[in-house]
Amino acid sequence: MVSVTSAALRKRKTLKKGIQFTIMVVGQSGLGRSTFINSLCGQQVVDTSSTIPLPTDDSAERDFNLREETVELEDNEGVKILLSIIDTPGFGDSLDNSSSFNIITDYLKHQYDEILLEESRVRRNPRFKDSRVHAVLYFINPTGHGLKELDIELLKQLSGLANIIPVIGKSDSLTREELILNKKLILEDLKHNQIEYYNFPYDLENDDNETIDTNSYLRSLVPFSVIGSNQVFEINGELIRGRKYPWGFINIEDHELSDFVILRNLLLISHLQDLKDHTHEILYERYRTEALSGGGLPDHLTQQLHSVGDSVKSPYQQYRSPSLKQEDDGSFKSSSLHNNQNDTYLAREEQIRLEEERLKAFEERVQKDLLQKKQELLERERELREIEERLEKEGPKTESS
Ligand SMILES: Nc1nc2c(ncn2[C@@H]2O[C@H](COP(=O)(O)OP(=O)(O)O)[C@@H](O)[C@H]2O)c(=O)[nH]1
Ligand SMILES: [Mg+2]
Repeated sequence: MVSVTSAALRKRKTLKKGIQFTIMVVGQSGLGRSTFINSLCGQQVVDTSSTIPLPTDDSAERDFNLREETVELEDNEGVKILLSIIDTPGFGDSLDNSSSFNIITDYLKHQYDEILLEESRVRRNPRFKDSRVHAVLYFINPTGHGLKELDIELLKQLSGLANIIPVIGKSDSLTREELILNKKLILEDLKHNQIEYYNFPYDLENDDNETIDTNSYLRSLVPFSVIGSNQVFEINGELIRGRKYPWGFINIEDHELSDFVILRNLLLISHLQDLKDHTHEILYERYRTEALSGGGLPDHLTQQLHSVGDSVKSPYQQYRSPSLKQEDDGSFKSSSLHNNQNDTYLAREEQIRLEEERLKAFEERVQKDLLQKKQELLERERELREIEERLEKEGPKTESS
């Protein structure tokens, strides 16, 4: 009875605080990623190339960084969603895209490392913020030719690191037949390159019929096609987000024309929890096992350890929650982690060992202090007894003289 009540209370508290959900949007420049973010949130959250005055040095610069925006959304039942959206640098404009790729993969890994570190800490930080990305929307060119080499290269790096949801951007540029063919080619490319993406998992034996039906339907839609817009039009007294062309008008929420509404619903309503669970139970768990299995973490962690508290500024440092950053800075600086970067597992063990040692030393010091105080006390008592004895002996003498 009590547990039911407290569970209900906890749930209410969560609902009041809001459900935290994080989406990252990845893809080549100009595919409509930023426009999609605004369409998804129903408001202007990020600048797009149609809303920022181009070209300025500033806007060109901006596209090289990750940008995180948090929006508070509320569903029909009043449940709040704190949606964090990460707009990533567009790539494909230059010959070497490795730096853009690294920024993206490092960010994802860094969020897992933060959890690993937090889990290994002797004292937990009550204000720790879980910033793991629950879904990566991967935008694909509506070319009708499947994936490009560039996409395959990055998707391979992202594979297994997050719930990848492949999305064909600007799908208004494809006819129905072209879209069907493009979806087919993309699926083949994903399979051929063994790229792991979120495939709406279900279990024929254990899941209910509704889940099986929904998930197999959603699976049949992958990759989703979307149309985005930054503009809202008033049509017959109704506000509609859409695109106006010389030849006509498209309501981006028209499910006959794109999968936008289905994608929005699955992200923000039906599969929000599944995506979070899959991130924690499957993807993070695998990352954690690999990290702790002694093989030593790859270079990215070495870089991260360098960047913490160092003058080298890492691109994702600005996204750390301030409370965590402070604690990290302190603990890293006081430990020998910097000398031990090649094997992070050992580094973490070392951190725990150091904390334990510090605690032990503290206990020993307290014990020693206590013993000393006790001895001092005994000494004082002895002195006092001596004085008393002396007084007793001397007392009558003084009286008589
Ligand atoms: N035709 C079409 N154009 C779009 C769509 N979404 C965005 N755009 C336009 O494509 C250009 C690039 O969009 P933007 O969102 O800045 O792309 P990003 O570089 O991927 O962030 C802008 O002019 C948008 O207005 C879409 O679904 N269809
Ligand atoms: Mg953009």
